[in-house]
Amino acid sequence: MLYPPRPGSTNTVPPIGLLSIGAVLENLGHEVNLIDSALSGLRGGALARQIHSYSPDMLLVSAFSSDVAILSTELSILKEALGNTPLLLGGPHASCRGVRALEDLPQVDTIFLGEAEESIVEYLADPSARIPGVIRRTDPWDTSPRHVDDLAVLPIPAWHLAPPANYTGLPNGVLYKRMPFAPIITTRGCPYKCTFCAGFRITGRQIRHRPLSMVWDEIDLLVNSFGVKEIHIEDDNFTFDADYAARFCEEAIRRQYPVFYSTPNGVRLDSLDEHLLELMKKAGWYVIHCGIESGSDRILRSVKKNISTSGIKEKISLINRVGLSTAGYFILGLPGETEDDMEKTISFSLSSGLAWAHFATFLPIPGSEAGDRWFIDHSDSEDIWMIFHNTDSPAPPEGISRKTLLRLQRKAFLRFYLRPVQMLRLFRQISNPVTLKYHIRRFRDYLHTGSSSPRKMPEIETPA
Ligand code: B12
Ligand code: SF4
Repeated sequence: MLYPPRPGSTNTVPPIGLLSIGAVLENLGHEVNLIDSALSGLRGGALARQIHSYSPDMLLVSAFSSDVAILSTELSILKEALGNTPLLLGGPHASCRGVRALEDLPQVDTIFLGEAEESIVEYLADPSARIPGVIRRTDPWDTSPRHVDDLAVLPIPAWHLAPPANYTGLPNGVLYKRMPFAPIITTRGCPYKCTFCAGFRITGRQIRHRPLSMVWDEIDLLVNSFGVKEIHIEDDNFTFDADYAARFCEEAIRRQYPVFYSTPNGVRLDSLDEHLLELMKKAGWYVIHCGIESGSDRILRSVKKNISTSGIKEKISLINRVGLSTAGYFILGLPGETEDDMEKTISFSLSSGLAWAHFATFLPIPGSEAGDRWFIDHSDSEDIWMIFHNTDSPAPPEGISRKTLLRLQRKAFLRFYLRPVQMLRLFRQISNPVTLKYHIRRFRDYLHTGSSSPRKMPEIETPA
C-alpha cells in the first residue's frame, strides 16, 4: 500500500483509510506492507526499489486530488518497475472524480469509489467481476460510490502498519498539546450540502456511527500499545448526534486516560450546546475547531452553510464562556465573492472572539457542487492538477485575480496574528521545534511572497 509523497507539506497524518483496508486484508490472511511516502519522502527509483523488494501481488494507492500531479510521475516509474502488477487506486480523488480518475492517472488499472472495505474483499474474490463501487480500465462501467451500512463490521485499523510515534510532524489543525497523536474515525457521513465540500462522494450523506465499544477498543490499543497521548477525531461531523458525542465524553471522563481529545476537522457550531461543551472540556478537549468559512451572510447562504454570522458569534462566545479555546477555518475566494465579502470575513475573524484562525483559499473539489460547476468551464485546463491545492489558489472568483486573492489571504493572516494578544498566544504555543519551524515558515512566506504556499508548481492561466 502506498500513501503518496507530499513535498513541502507540514502535516503528517497516518493514512487512516489505508489502515482500515490493511486490517481487512490482514484478516483475509494477506501480508500487507505500507509505505507512507508523505512521511518518509521516498520517491522515484528508491521508492520503486522498496516496493519491488516486497514482490507485491498488487499495489494499493490512496490519493487526494492534490496528490495527482506528483503521483502521475511516481506511478509511471512504478509501472515500469512493477510490470503487470495491478495498480489499484482509492480514496478522495478516485471517489470524487469517478471514471475520469482513470484519465487523470493512466497508469492505474482499477479504481474504488467510496468506502472500500467490502468492495476490496469482493474484488479479491473475483477481480474480473462487475462490483458496485469498482471500475476497471478494461470495463469502465458507471457505478456510484460504495458505503458500508453497518460500521460494526469493520475491524480496528491496522495501526502496527503506521505507528503513531513515527508521525512527529504537525497534525491536522496544527494545534496539539502532546505527541504522539492518532487520528480516529467514530462516524462516517454528513447530511449537510455545503457547496464546496465533496465529503459525501466518499462517505455519503447518511451518518453512521461506530459502536462506542469499538471506538474505545481502538483508543485502548492506541493508548496502551502505542503510547498515544492525544486522540484526534477526524469525523466530518462528530457532534451531529449530540447524544453519541455526549456518551463518548462521559466514557472518556470515566476512563481518565492521560490523553487530550480534539476534533481538528471542525465541528458544526449549530450542533453545540453548553451541556455538550462542558462534557467535552471535562473529557479533555482544549480547543474547538469550527468551519466558519465566511464572514459574509450573503456568501454563507450561497454556499448553503445553513448558519448566519450572528449564530456563529453566539456559539463562539458560548465556547469561550465554557473555558475552551476556539479555532476557526475560513475560505477566501468562494464562488461569487467580491473583495468586499472577503474584507467582511477578515473583519469578522478579528471581532469574533476566535483564538486561532486559518484562511484557506477556495479549492474547486471535483464532485462538490461548486467544484463540478468550475470544472464545466475549465475542463481544458490540462495542468489543473499541478496547482490543485488550496495554498495554490487555482480558482479565484470571477473578477478577482489570483494576485488579489493571495494579497487578501496574506492581509487576513497578518491582521489576525499581528495583534499583541495573538502574538502572546503564539509564543505560548511554541513549545517545540516543529511548531516553531512551522510558524516561522508561515510568517516568512506571508511576509515575502504573499502566500503561505511552499509548493513550487508551475503557474497556469486562471481567469482574472
Ligand atoms: C480526515 C481528513 C483529512 C486528514 C487526512 C487523514 C488521513 N491521513 O487519512 C487530513 C487533515 C490530512 C486532510 C487533509 C486534506 N484534506 Co481532507 N478530509 C478528511 C475527511 C474529513 C475524512 C477522511 C477520512 O479519514 N475518512 C475516513 C477514512 C476511513 O476514509 P478514507 O481515508 O477516505 O478511506 C476509505 C476510502 O476512501 C477507501 N480508500 C482510501 N484509499 C484507498 C486505496 C485503495 C487502493 C482502496 C481500494 C480504497 C481506498 O477505503 C477507505 C475505507 O473505506 C474527508 C472528508 C470525507 N468525508 O472523506 C476530507 C477530504 C478527503 N479532504 C479534502 C481536502 C481538500 C483536504 C486538503 C486539500 C485540505 C487542505 N486544506 O489542505 C488536505 C490535503 C491533504 C494532502 N494531500 O496534503 C477533500 C478531498 C477532495 C479531494 N478530491 O481530494 C475532502 C473530501 C473534504 C472536502 N472538503 O470535500 N484531510
Ligand atoms: S463542510 Fe462539513 S458540514 Fe458541510 S457538507 Fe462538508 S462535512 Fe458536512
